[in-house]
Amino acid sequence: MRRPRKTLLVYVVFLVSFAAIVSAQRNLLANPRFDSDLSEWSPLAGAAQWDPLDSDGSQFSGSAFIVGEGVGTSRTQVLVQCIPVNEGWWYELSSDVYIMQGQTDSGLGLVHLNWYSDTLCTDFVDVSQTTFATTVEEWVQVSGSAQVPPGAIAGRFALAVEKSAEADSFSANFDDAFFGPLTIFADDFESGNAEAWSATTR
Ligand SMILES: [Ca+2]
Ligand SMILES: [Ca+2]
Repeated sequence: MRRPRKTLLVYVVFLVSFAAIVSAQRNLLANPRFDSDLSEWSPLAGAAQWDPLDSDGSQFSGSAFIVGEGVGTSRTQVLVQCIPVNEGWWYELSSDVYIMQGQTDSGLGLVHLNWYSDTLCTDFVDVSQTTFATTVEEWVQVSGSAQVPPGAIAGRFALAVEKSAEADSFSANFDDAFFGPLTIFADDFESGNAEAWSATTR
């Protein structure tokens, strides 16, 4: 039996629309593209300011310029958002990172994730590994995934920098941040991905 062509067409259009809606809603972060300011992001440490440099070269958007300071080798989580999560689920996270050349010493730009047992992200449960970028003078995307550990109901997504012991400070720009649940269509969801949080650059 053949379906009438018109019915099939309507069905396909519905599927495409649904997929578009799902992908548009997957990012749980507010103001992830830093179009005009750093609103919705809480400063935790270090210093941050809005910067007109955009990862896609848009004149209508910018990025977050963050600076980490400290003694010795130290990681500073500068801008954070606390996001409710579901225990046991896998989440995906990423950000574009740009490291300006000419800094006195080396460092890393990172996405850092802590898990908490309360919705305000105060009762620490665990930390996930981080992804990093060291390439300078070009935008690179760092990305990874992690499973919510037992007892955690919120994740604190942080844009962070790590400076070397020799440096007084280290800075990096961040843009197009992403944090959202992996869908059942993602690779390795069912089996769990032991390679989670490997660093990627492109
Ligand atoms: Ca932007
Ligand atoms: Ca981008």
